[in-house]
Order: sequence, then structure tokens, then C-alpha cells
Amino acid sequence: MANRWTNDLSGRDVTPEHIYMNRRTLLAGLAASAALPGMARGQSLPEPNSWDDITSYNNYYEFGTGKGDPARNAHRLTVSPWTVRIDGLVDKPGDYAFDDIMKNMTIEERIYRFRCVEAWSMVVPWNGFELADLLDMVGVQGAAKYVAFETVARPEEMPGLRSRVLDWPYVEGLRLDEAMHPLTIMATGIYGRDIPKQNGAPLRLVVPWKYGYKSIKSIVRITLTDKEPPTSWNKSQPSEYGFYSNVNPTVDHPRWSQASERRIGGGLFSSRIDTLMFNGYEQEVASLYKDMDLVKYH
Ligand SMILES: Nc1nc2c(c(=O)[nH]1)N[C@H]1C(S)=C(S)[C@@H](COP(=O)(O)O)O[C@H]1N2
Ligand SMILES: [Mo]
Repeated sequence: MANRWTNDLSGRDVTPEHIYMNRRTLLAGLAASAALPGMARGQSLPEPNSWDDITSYNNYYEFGTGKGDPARNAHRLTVSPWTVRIDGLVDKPGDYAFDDIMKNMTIEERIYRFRCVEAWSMVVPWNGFELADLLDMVGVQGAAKYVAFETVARPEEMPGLRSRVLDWPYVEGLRLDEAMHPLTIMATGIYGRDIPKQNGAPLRLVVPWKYGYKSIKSIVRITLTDKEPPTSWNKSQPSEYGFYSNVNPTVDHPRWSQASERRIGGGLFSSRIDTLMFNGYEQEVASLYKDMDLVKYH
């Protein structure tokens, strides 16, 4: 791939180094990954949110619709052994053991501002690998145009499945070029530790220029297809959620403005900041959508 992301910036470009190092000292005992945080060129981000913020304020409706429900309930999820079925328009379809996938991937640390649909945001130091590497491993066929994703659905482990708030299993999709973009990752860790269950263990998607709900958790199936796949939020509220769901401050959600976001973690005085086009990754991803009407294709 010509367009691979190179981690050519040091941690200093991301967050003040002394703050980052202090955090590392505070988190002594955690397995710190070797790589400095890499990120998109020209990007600057506030320091990452705390482990506590990231793991206690979540959306994972399979465990309940409250922000605290996933942290309370997700311990019931069995994440080992874990198998991901990769099928559809690929050369090597099959059931891939999570451990085997991990052996073949290079895990790096990446820091993104991760926005969610409710106009709040966090900065998360994910560990993960490029989705493109996984897709290269299985060989994408020429006819493939989209990638469909599916979350595990286990009523005995996921109390939220009793509610019809969404149609289960949770499903999502990307266009193939979005899926192959180097900013699109499969996250398997946070702060160098295994990703917690409430954040989508053992592997979840992270698409930093899209609203949080595109970043589907606990993935058990990835299907290459020639048709635009259904997505959970679009199925539940077609008038509110489109397929693309790119972060776009100029297009409001029917029920709220998307021009600014509240940073989680600032306590009472948590700051509102202006939301950036494509969440600040405009230089990297705008070309994917040139000549597209982003109001129509929201
Ligand atoms: N399977 C599944 N994936 C999901 C969700 C969900 O309810 N179920 N919620 C989405 C939404 S709305 C958001 S904002 C993010 C939240 O990710 P986080 O809890 O790690 O911050 O996960 C997304 N992925
Ligand atoms: Mo969300």
C-alpha cells in the first residue's frame, strides 16, 4: 500500500512530553508499549484522558444504555477464546483465532480524539494494528467495495440484549477505501494494557474521523461485500443516522448541534471545544469524499 501511515512524529508533537512521562510514572507497573505515540501529521491533541474516564464512561448498549452500565456489566463477557470469522469477497475466508491474528500483526500505540455522537469527546491512547494489515492477510478480492462488521451477541452474557433498543447483533460498515485508510485501526489495548471489556474487548474498530458509534466493539465477523452494509444506528433511526457518519460540525444532528463538543474529564468546568471537520483529520481523509455532497451522504 502506497498510502501507509508513517509514525514519523515524536510524542512531543502529540502532548507535552513531561505530562506524558508523568502519566507513565504514575501508571508504573502497567506494560508501557515501546513505541511513542504516533499520529497524523500536523495534529495536536490535549493530553489523553485518564484510565478511569476511558473505562467508566462508555457506550455499549449490549450491557445497558447508561454510561455506567458497561463498566458494571461487561465483566460477564467471555473474551477468551475468541474467534473472528472473515468471509465474503476474500481469498482466504475462515475462522481466525484472535491469538493467531495477534501473532501476525504489529501492535502500535496511537492517540486520537475519539468523538461520540452525543457531542462529547475523549482522547484515548489506543494500542492496535491497521485494519488494512488484517485485510491484506486474508486477501481482498477485486469485486469487494465495502466491509461489514458484526459484534458478538450472547444473551446469557449481555443483559442489554433483552431490550429492543437496537436490533441485535450490532452491525457497522465502511467503504473499502475507508477501511484501508491507515488511520482506521483495530484496537486491542489502551495505555498498553489489554482493552477492557466495556471498551470492546478483545478487538474493536476505531475510525477517528467518524462519530463514535461507527467504532464497533467486540467484533466476531468481518465480511467483504459489494453492497453497502446495514448499520445499527441507521436501521434504528434512518432519518438521523446515515451510513458515513463523518464528524462534521456544519451538519447538525436533527436533535442537537454538532458544532462543539464537551471534553470528558474536566470535572464541573469541563471545557467545550469547537469540533473540527473530520475530527481534525481533514488533511488525511478529505480526499476520500471529494465530489461528494456531505449533507446528503452524512
Ligand atoms: N457493539 C457495540 N459497539 C459500539 C456501541 C454499542 O452500543 N455496541 N456503541 C458505540 C458508541 S455510540 C460509541 S460512542 C462508542 C463508545 O466507545 P467507548 O465506550 O470505548 O468510548 O462505541 C461504539 N461501539
Ligand atoms: Mo456514541
